[in-house]
Amino acid sequence: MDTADLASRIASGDRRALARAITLVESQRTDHREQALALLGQLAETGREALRIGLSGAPGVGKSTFIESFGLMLTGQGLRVAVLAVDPSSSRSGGSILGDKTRMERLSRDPMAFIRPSPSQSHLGGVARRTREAVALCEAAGFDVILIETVGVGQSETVVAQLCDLFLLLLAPAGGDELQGVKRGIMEMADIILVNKADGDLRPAAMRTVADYAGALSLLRRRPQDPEGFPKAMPVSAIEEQGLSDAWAEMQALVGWRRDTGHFARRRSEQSRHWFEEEVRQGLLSVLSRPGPAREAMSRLGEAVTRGDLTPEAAAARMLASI
Ligand SMILES: Nc1nc2c(ncn2[C@@H]2O[C@H](COP(=O)(O)OP(=O)(O)OP(=O)(O)O)[C@@H](O)[C@H]2O)c(=O)[nH]1
Ligand SMILES: [Mg+2]
Repeated sequence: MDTADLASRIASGDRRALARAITLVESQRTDHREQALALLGQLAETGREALRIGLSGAPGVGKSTFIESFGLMLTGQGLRVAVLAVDPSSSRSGGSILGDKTRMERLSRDPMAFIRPSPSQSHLGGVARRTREAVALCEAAGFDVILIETVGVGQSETVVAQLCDLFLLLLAPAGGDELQGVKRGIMEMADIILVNKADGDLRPAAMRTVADYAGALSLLRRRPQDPEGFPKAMPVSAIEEQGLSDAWAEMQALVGWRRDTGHFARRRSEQSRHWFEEEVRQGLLSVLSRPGPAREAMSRLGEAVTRGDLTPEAAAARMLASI
């Protein structure tokens, strides 16, 4: 494959080239990996930057509906929008973005939008790398906004938070007075909490939920990357397309402030460093699991420990010294 040619087609906005490149970075094959790295290296030179927005929420809160309405609002303003998904649980039924592509019918037909279904992959490290590289590809392709969706399960939020400039948490109106079991750690990552379904009969409950979360957010430790008033909670209705432009205005205000104060660039640098270290960690782990000298040494030393010839500590020290 001619990666230079693919790179120039991506940079000129060719969507099929972009789709092909994402397939390339998803591949596990060693030769594909080399091509992917070459491609990403070539595209890094475009220096393009999109606004990366992470979006998390439990199944059924309306993520897909929100992405469609919000995405269409943005494309209506002349912005190019890419949608990616982090979905570590490939077996998840019903809610995968693959099925959603049909639900996000209007957005997927919009020439200003690009929706990439999430491939099935169970390993979160692999998912993170794939998504990160897909983000880089979309950025090089000239998208203005990249929406990265994840369903609120386990660690996928942490992955998305490390990939985005802005993290949105989507909630549904709560029935009772509990904070819907949203984990503190996830609340602490949120820049804006959007309470969806603030329409019809659900509106009063949605407004109460907004107030509850505004209160909860005000109790969190103030973060250096926030201006006065952030993080904040707001009502939206994805179906009735209400509150979306207000939400967008708040996002822009927050991003503008972070750019002016250097927090935006700093966060990206820190993320790059995080991913460098993570990549090395994953690489070391895969060295141990692949057939080869490291795994042989591991089993040789393991047997010595089993026989009682070496202590676990001494064997581990010898192993680590050999890597
Ligand atoms: N009343 C109301 N219903 C909504 C709104 N947004 C979404 N819904 C409904 O909520 C249900 C779930 O919406 P989805 O957009 O599929 O939710 P999701 O978060 O993508 O769900 P998963 O993909 O399964 O995680 C659907 O029946 C939607 O019609 C809204 O703004 N108001
Ligand atoms: Mg969905």
